[in-house]
Amino acid sequence: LLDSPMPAADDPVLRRGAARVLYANWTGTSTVPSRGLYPHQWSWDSAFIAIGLRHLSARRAQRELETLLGAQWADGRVPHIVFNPAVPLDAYFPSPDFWRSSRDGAAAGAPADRETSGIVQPPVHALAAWLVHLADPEASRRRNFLPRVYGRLKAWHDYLTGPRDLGGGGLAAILHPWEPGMDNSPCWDAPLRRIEPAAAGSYRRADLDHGAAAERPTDLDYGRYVRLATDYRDGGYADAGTRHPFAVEDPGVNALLIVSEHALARIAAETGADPAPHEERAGRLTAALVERLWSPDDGMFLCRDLVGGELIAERSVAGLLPLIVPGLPRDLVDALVRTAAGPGFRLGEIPMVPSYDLTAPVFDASRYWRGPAWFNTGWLLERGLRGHGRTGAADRLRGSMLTAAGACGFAEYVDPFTAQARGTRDFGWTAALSLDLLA
Ligand code: 9WN
Repeated sequence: LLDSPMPAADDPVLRRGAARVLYANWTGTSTVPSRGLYPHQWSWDSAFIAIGLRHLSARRAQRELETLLGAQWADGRVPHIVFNPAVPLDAYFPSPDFWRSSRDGAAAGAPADRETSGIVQPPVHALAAWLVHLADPEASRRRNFLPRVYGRLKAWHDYLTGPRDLGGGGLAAILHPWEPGMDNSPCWDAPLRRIEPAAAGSYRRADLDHGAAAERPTDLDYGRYVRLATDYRDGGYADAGTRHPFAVEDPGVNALLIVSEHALARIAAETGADPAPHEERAGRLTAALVERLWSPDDGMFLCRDLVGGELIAERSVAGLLPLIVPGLPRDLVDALVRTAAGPGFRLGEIPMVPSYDLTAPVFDASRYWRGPAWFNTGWLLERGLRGHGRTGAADRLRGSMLTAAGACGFAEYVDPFTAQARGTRDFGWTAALSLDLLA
């Protein structure tokens, strides 16, 4: 699953188009997801971008990850945004003067010399670092790339499995809907209902300067995002000893943690450290994922609400992502593939895998994480299918993703039925992961 080769494909036009997006979005030290809508460095975007960038420049891909990890907090968290001080404050909301990390995050170890957000995103980074290394092991060894990132990646996973194990069951919890990277997934609807939204006039949504309102989260969603982030900030970004009104265990985040923990074992071995503790932790996380989030009735993984304690009965693509976990029990792999091909997601039948159950009443083919198909989740599923020997299904998904990516101008997301572009264009990870699928 970690090193499986991709079959060769050649499409020079698509390759050039994807490379053009990555060059255009490069700032000199990292890559923005989009010049207009997202003009800073985002955490999981950078990991996916590095995975594509490694095919253009191994050096640049290393730099992408090093820049992000350079903004790590002393408690181990890797912030979800690293702000570019040259970008005007009103270009993106919430801006650095909202998060105030260097001041309000000081107790949690936020860096004093740069501004970041105070929340996190899914841990794709160790996987990305390993794949970047594999692209050019000589260049990697020459720059001591893995020895330089290993300690930071380990501290990042220690944070997620330590202070962020808020449920005490061995999984990492998210404290904000921005953390799993799927902002307005219907999975958060019920837990968010408990949150009193911030007053509408207390902030300005810069996203609506660039994105169509019908393709973005609602104002009510934003009010709740702002309330949660404000309260977390005002508590000094403390995880322990605080009541968290929104706390969820998400199968996508934890699946990525597991695959990254396996990658960390390989990184450890390459740098002369002991891989065994990482393999052991990956094993413990896998057992906890199955025990706490598997739903036999749904044939997929669900989120667990740590406030109410119950599984959340919403079927999002995050619940299929554990397909990328090496060593997932065979019967669960079979069930996940069946569910992916079933009426909820129609893998192999429609061009792209939707972000949310097609048969659910609140499915919306255009609105962000409530139905549209995204290329990062598609890439993960493709890799999972291939790693578990489902070569035919993986080849078909890869083909339809590449066709869609070229036709939609490397859109942020697409309508899963028609592959028509939604969201912003020239989007970083769409281009990067297309390049990776072409490699
Ligand atoms: C909030 C950058 C990010 C992605 C997320 C996606 C979106 C931000 C936003 O954009 O979230 O972090 O402003 O909506 O949901 O997955 O990392 O591309």
